[in-house]
Amino acid sequence: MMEEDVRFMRIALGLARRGEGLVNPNPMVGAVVVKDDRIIGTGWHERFGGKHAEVNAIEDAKRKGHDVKGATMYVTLEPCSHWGKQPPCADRIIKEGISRVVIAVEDPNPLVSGRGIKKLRAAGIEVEVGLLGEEARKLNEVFIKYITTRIPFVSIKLALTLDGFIATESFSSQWITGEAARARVQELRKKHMAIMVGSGTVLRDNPRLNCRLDNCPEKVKVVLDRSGRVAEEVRRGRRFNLFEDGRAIFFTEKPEKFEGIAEAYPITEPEEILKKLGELGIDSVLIEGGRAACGFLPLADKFYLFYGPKLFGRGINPFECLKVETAERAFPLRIDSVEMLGDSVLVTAYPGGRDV
Ligand code: AOF
Ligand code: ZN
Repeated sequence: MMEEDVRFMRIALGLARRGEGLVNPNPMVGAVVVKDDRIIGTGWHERFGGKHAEVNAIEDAKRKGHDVKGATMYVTLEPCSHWGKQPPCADRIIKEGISRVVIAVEDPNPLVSGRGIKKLRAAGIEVEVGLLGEEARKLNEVFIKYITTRIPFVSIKLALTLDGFIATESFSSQWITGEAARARVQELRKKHMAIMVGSGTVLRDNPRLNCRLDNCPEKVKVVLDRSGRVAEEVRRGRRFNLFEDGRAIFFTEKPEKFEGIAEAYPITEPEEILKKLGELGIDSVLIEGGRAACGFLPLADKFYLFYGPKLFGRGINPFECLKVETAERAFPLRIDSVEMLGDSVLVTAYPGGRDV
C-alpha cells in the first residue's frame, strides 16, 4: 500500500503545481480522492480566494457520479480548520464521510498548524502526515516563509557569463544567455508576485518586467530609485514600459518627486524594504536588477544563476559588494540543481548552512 500512497501523493503534488503563480499569497495545494485503489476525483487550489483543493477533488468525484464515503484523500497540505475566504476543509471532509486522509505536510499558517489534523482525528478519521513532506515543503517554500514571518520570499536571479560578469564595464549586457534561459525567466516571474530592479536597469534597458506566459497575473514592479531619476525622466516626457501593466512601487529618498506618477515609499535598509512589501501583501520578490541584488544578498532565500557560454574577462561583478578577503569568509551556497537550458546553464542554489 505504501508504494500506492507515494504514487497518489505524487499526482496530488503535480496537481498542486498547476496553481503556481495563480494562488499567491496562498499555498499551492493538490488533492486526489481514491476508492478501491482507483482515482475517483482530483482537484487543486486554482486561484487566490477560490475553492480549496479538497473541495474541488470531492466535487470532481461527485460530478463523475462517485460516492466519496469511505474513500481515501491524498492532500499536499493539511486541510484547513478555519474560516477564511473559504469554509474549513476539515469539516467538509468529515461531513462527506471520507475515512482516511494522507497529508504531505502540516499547514504552517498559525490559524491552522495542526488543528485540521486534530479535527479529522477527533472525528475518527485515520490520518497520516509526512508522506513526500520534503517535496511538499519545497513546493510551498514561498508560502511557508511568508505565512510564518510576513517577510516576502526573496529570490535573486542573474544572467552571468561563465566568468561571472553580468555586463561589460560599459554596461552592455544583452544576450548573455540564450532563448531557453530567457523562457525560464518568464516562469520565475510567474512564481513571484513582485519583480525588483534598480533604477539603472530601468533607465538603461526600459524593461517591461511583466510575465508573458498564458494566464500569468500582472506583476508588482519594485524599483529602487534613491534619487528619483525615473520620476525626473517621466517629467521630461520619457515613457517607461514598466508602467504599461501591473503596479509599480518605488523606494526612493525623494518620494515627493513621484507625486502623480507612481506609488513611492522612503528608501530604507533592505530589511525595511522587504518588511514594507510584506505589509503590502507581497509574498515573494524576484530580484532581477544586477547590482541592486548585492544589498539583498544576506536576505536572499534562493538564487537562480543563469550562465551563458561567454567570457568577458572584465566587467560588472554582481557580488562585488561582498568584498571577501579570505576564502573562509566566502558567502556560502548550497547547490540545489544544475540544468542545461539550450546553450546556457541554470544553477539553482540556497544560502549555505540553511535548510529549506
Ligand atoms: C486547504 N486547501 O487548497 C488551500 C489551503 O482565505 P482562504 O479560505 O482561501 O484560506 C487560505 C488559507 O487556507 C491559507 O493561508 C492556508 O493556510 C490554507 N490554504 N488550505 O486546506 C487549500 N489553499
Ligand atoms: Zn481548506
